[in-house]
Amino acid sequence: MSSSTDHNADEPWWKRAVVYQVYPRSFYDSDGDGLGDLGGLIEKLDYLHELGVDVVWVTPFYPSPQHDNGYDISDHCAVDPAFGTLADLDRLIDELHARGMKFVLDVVLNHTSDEHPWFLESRSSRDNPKRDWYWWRPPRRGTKPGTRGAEPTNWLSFFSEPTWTFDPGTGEYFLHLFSRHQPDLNWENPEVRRDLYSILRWWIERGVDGFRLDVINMISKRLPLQDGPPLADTGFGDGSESFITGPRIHEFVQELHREVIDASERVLLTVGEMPGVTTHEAALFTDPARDEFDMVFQFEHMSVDHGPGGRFDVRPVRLSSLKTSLGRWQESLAERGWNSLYWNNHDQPRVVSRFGSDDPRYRVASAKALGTVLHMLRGTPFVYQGEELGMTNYPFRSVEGFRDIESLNYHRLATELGIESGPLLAAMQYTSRDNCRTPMQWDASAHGGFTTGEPWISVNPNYPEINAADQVDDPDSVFHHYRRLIELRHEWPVVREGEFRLLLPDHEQIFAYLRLGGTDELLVVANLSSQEAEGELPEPGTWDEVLLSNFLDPHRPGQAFRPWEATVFRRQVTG
Ligand code: ISL
Repeated sequence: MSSSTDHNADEPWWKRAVVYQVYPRSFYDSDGDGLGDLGGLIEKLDYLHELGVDVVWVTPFYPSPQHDNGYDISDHCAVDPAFGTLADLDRLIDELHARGMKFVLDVVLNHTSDEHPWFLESRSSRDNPKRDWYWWRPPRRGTKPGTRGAEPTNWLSFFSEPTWTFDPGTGEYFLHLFSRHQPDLNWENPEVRRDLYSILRWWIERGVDGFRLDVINMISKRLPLQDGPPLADTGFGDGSESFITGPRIHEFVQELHREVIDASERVLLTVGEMPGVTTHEAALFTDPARDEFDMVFQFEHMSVDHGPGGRFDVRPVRLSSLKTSLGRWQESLAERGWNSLYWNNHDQPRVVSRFGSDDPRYRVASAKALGTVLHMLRGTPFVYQGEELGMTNYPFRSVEGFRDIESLNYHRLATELGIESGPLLAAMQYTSRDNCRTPMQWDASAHGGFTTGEPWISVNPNYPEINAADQVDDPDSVFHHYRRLIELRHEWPVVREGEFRLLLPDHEQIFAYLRLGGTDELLVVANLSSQEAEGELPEPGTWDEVLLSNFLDPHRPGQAFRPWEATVFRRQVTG
């Protein structure tokens, strides 16, 4: 007889966990200034507890000029007054722990704000002791400093600018892979690493249970820094060869592990955010024997609707590409390593509008279907605020509605390059990071109950139909479907550990797979389309038990599946 409560005592807690991501400025505003805050998050912890998540990851709330909503940090060991105080943070951690939940801190170690005291010193003179804490380079030989083309390399930043900004005071350029307000730290310098590690240890002492490490695969640069291959029609080059998974990356990460994680007596969760990481590298980063990270955020499945021009070069999604990608990651990290699982975060458009359907006829079913196929995979699932309500993209109508530096800078560059405004706005509307940054929809009152003031970014006008208050009261809601998915992970070892086998890889409507392990086997089937779908599934007569479905009368293998129908079947195997 299988026991659903069996579990391996050596299993680290994060292998059983579901993480919930909070973007505090858009979560809940407790003081009416239009910006969410830590006090607001504390008020909503019972809601998260009811959902059943184990961990809360909070994106940066440190003092910051907010050019990139807090990913430009000017003090690593404090709280921005706009979000609260360190005492609020201590209270947040205590309140989480009191509910048996954990707290994951978002740390940005690749760059700081240009207003960070380290950078102010570094730029103050060429012989300042902190000069070498950042990347300074002279203008390109034979050019006029400060003009286009004089940058030390031709790289285009993630935010559609050159990656170099000229400092007239000292006559050199500094490097920034993101905005000019986010200079990159020089990890070659051991003093930089030493100070960053001591910051992390300081936070562990304060009670944090883990770290999400921002763009951590970019900290090691390939030297000498040099031009990358030209990017079509832009006048810039692609520098990624010089900074994605650079030559010292594993050495740095292992050192961080030794100096910070091993130095603590607690079991912590570490997840490294790694745009551009390959399955091969991810297996190295997450191999427990190597003492690096527990898991990484990879982006391959987030690029299935991107053309060669990147996220604003929008293409139709083919379900087969999405499945092939996710399936490959499942298989590549099966023997060693561990996957993170996510559809959404603060940098991605809403998944219902992207891979589901925001047509009111299908929105609820498609949100549940997407949740089902993700949460039944092997790995640690992450839920981004509002995903558990099936929140949708925002109906942006003009460029004035956007707040995000990535979207606004892209708009400026694309306009300069002569891209027509119609298609440009359509792409931004579909893909902008602002889609998931609109406020959490708590109830049907003004501004979705997010604030009594004027929200920093507009609330999606669909809040009267999509909000937490209604869904918590409705057992058939997306919220309760997510709650049950989380319960299934806690309850069934096969969900956590079972082997994964993709079925029907070429089918353009059905996402189906098996999870095999011990005496329990699962068949997960979802029709991810708005039309009926049929597909041949293994041993159709044997899947007698339904663990969860988004239909009251789930169709069985062998029958046609209705639009967005998703079911988790179980069977017991003997012997
Ligand atoms: O979506 C992306 C890749 O498909 C990018 O937005 C990528 O996630 C991002 O460039 C890296 O993200 C992180 O670092 C940035 C910050 O703006 C993001 O919010 C953060 O998640 C710089 O700190």
